[in-house]
Amino acid sequence: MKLHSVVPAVIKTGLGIGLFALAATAQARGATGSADIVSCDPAVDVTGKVFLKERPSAEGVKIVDIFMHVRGLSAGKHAVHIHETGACTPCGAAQGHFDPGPNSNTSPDGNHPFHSGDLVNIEVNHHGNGVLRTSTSRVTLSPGPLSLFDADGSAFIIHVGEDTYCPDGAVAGCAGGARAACGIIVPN
Ligand SMILES: [Cu+2]
Repeated sequence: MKLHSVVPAVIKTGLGIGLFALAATAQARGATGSADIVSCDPAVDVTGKVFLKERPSAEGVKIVDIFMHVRGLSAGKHAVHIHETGACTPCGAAQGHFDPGPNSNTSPDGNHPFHSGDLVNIEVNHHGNGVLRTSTSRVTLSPGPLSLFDADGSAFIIHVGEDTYCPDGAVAGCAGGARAACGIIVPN
C-alpha cells in the first residue's frame, strides 16, 4: 500500500509525517486495551474505567500495566480478577478465572491465586472511590497463548468481598465471593 494513498493531504507535512511515525512507534512498543466497569446489580450505581498497556521488561518479558478507577462500591477491599470470557450480562457470563494453558483450572476458589488472571485487591474509600495500579506478567494484550484477546475475549470482575488469596486452599468465597462489577476488556 502506498503511504500517500492513505494519509490525508492535511497531514502530508513534516509535522504530519512525524506524528504518523510516532503513532507507528507506539504501536510497535505494545498493545493497549481498556474496559468500562458496570454494576452487576442494576439497583447499585457503580462506574469505572480500566486502562491496560503492554510493555517489554528489560529482558523482553511482556508486562501489562493496569490502572483501574471505580466509584460506587462499598468501602473496603474488593477482589479484582480477569475472568475468562468477555461478557458481563449477567456478570456470571464472564465465567471463571482467566487461566489458559494445559493445566487450566478456572474455578474461582480452586487453584487461587495461581490463575493467570488473578490480581490484587482494590481498596475503596468511604466516599466509594477506589484506585488500583498494578502490573502482571501472567497475561498479554498482544497475540499469544496468554492473550486476553483470545477468541471469546476477557473481562474484569470486581467482587463483593476481599480476596484472601486462599491460604487454606479452595474454601468457598476465599477469592472474593459474589460479583459486584464487571468490565469487558477491548483493544484500543
Ligand atoms: Cu474473580
